[in-house]
Amino acid sequence: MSEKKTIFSGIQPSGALTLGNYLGAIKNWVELQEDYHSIFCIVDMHAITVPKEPKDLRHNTLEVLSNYIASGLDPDKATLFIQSHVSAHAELAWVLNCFSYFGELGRMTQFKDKSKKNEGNITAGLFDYPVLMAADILLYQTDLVPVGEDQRQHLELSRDIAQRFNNRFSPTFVVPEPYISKIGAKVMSLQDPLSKMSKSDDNDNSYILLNDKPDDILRKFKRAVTDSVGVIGYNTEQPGVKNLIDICSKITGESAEAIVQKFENKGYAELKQTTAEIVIEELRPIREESEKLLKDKEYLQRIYQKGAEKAEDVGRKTLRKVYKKVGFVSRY
Ligand code: AQP
Repeated sequence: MSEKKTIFSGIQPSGALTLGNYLGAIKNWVELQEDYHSIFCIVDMHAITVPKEPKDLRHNTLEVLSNYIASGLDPDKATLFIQSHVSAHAELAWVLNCFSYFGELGRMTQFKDKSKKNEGNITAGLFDYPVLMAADILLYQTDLVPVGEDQRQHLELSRDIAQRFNNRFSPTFVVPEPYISKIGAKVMSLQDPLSKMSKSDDNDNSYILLNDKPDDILRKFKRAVTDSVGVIGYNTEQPGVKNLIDICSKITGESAEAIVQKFENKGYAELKQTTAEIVIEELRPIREESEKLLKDKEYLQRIYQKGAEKAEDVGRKTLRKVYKKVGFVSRY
């Protein structure tokens, strides 16, 4: 029997989603759901590793689900669910904690970056984030994880933990491989093109949100930081311009070279205008559909309940295996 491979990924509802989340993750998932057994989660338990207002978290969680569906994820093809609805994530994370080392968690760059931003308020949850992520992935016997460059180190750690557990006992977890998307690459901040576009950035001119109105999108692109070279080129010396070209290319499918050629003898203002227009048209239907879906709470509930049931079935099986291997007495 030819079984489809399992692919798992998730996004934190730590704010409204950005163009980075969309181009770096969701847009790829929409294609992947056709060929893989796809599980896409909204990882609300990850979102509380830094302080969050409860009402914002609730709103953002449903908004992310609306964004998933409005972007083309089909609840009949992919399992869409909310992490905290499947308690096996937390339960497996506890066991995996006992197979993870302080030293390796301390080396995670995301932990180092985020703890700098939250100095004086660094929770054990922030430190433990990658172990929960390993549990998310390993629970579903995931073959492939579509990850951006930024999440590679965490996936490596998930692989190490899986191998360590398998070696200590017997094969229990599938050791997941990274899935490198065709579109790939990071979307960078519009204000600091050397950092990635991030929804928790303090400067709201640095990101485009999926729910930004056309005027906001145009204004933010007009303010995008470029350089003083004055010629549109695609190179690392011009990271702001390169980012705009990458954004266009990811949406239209045109190569960077073709875009550079199109803008020969043209100025940055034209590139910014064109990029804004392309992004506005790409995001318009997603924003409109998300707004509609977000008003239909009953529909959303049906989707996340059905998703959680499907996820729970698979997750429980893995957890039972794990509990048995480590020596917990079965309740039944
Ligand atoms: N700028 C980006 N370019 C490409 N891909 C990106 N992703 C995020 N930002 C970019 C991809 O989105 C998925 C999950 O993101 P997440 O929200 O769970 O975590 P994150 O990577 O920490 O995203 P943010 O926006 O930076 O969140 P905050 O600010 O809350 O930490 C991943 O597949 C990631 O590669």
